[in-house]
Amino acid sequence: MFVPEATDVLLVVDVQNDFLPGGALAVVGGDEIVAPCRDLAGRFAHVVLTQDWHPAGHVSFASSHSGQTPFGSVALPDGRSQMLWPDHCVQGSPGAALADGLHIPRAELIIRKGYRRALDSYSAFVEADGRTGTGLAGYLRERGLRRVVVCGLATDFCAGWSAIDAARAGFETWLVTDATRGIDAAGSMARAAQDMKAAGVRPLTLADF
Ligand code: VGL
Ligand code: ZN
Repeated sequence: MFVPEATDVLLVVDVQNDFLPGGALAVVGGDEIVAPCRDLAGRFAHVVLTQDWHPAGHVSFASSHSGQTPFGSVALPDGRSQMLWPDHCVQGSPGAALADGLHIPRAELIIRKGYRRALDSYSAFVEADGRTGTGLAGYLRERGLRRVVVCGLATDFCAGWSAIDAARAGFETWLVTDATRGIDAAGSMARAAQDMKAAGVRPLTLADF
């Protein structure tokens, strides 16, 4: 059983049209977690949402690199590897909007991420360079929120990386495994599971609530 406390926050990651079936970067079964995330939000005193929010020509778009295709990767000038995706979650586009069925008007904050053209951000806490903070850890701390429960999309990218960084930032962290779905590109599901375990992220299911 997990009984939400007054200092817990539910972090609902990237439940946006482009990650649902029919969207630009559709996650299989992504539509199945919309209602569970909405219902889960009703159990928490505090809810934070995230939105993947890229400018046109973003570094993570395969279309921004000549000769590249989605799900490949390129080396960036600083040596990091950048996975490539179809154009998705372009700022202000219908695909970037939160899923209609999500409807969590009580949410206190929406963190937008990946808004710098040359820098991606899967995590809601730290951008892909590993050092640019989004401000979320400071926000949670300043408000006295201590435990983070994560749901949303995608398990092996934004939801998983957000959970890992929450744990690394010192928050007790859980992932609701049946309120998330993965992309599973190039072994990413197995890697995310391993990394979450190593970071101390604990699993929960909807039945635990
Ligand atoms: C995501 C790939 C690219 C996600 C965002 O929300 O998991 N994945 N951008
Ligand atoms: Zn993205």
